[in-house]
Amino acid sequence: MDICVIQVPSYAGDERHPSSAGPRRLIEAGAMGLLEDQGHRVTVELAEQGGPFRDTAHSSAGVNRKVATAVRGAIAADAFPLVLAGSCVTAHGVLAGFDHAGCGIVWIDAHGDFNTPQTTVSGFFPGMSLAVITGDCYGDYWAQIGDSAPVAGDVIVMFGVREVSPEAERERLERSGIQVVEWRGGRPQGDVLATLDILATRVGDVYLHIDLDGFAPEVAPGVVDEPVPGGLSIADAEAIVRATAGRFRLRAATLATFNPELDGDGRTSQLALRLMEIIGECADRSGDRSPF
Ligand SMILES: [Mn+2]
Repeated sequence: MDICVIQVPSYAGDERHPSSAGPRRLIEAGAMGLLEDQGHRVTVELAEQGGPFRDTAHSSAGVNRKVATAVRGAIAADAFPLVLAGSCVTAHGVLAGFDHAGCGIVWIDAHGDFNTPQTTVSGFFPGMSLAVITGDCYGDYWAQIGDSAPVAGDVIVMFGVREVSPEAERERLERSGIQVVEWRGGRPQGDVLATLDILATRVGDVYLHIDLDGFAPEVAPGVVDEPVPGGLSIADAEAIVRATAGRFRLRAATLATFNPELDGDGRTSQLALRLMEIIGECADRSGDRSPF
């Protein structure tokens, strides 16, 4: 298979943030070789901000237009887009790069990323990443990037969620139709496979989005936000990715929020490389089976 690794060296359009170095560090740590050793032909694209940082929405739109172009190009060339990004905002660019009607989302994250300007207490744009995708806010911003058709909550599943704030975000999630499997003490609080089975009755394609903060701090200390205890293990993620690839055609995947500055002994980097390896192995076969 051909894989296009798309580096997005910015945090919501801000290239000064330490997570901007994450994609390059993964390439330097041997990401390409890992995929090539699996027999893939690998190309690399770079989606840079290319100008001064102005404000989050403006700069995120600028970067995401480049992400969308790179994803569009990869898919046109029959290559799988594997995106390395500083923040979850990059998901807007990935989805904008292809016709995602009929495409569900498997989203791994410690957080809900489901606030809107009306519910947020931090004001952080990345904390609204998924709410943009469901069409709840920033529609004009997403429309500037590419295909901005909202994704219905009932074709989205989330794994690893364990920090939702404020209470209004939880209420929004509960009303959204999104299937959320929370993680507590390192254990899923629901049936992962049954959740994917339900999703498979609704869609045949999936975009896989992995925020590394979905993992336990023991395996992923190097992330953007304060690590939240009790998240996924590497084995959990492997099971989720394999089960997802077994049920859906993977259209694209993103690994987000690696912060090399907080990754003392390199274990987050090792986790990210392992995830790329698993995705490389699974994406190859994911088109073989259809749930229909
Ligand atoms: Mn996130």
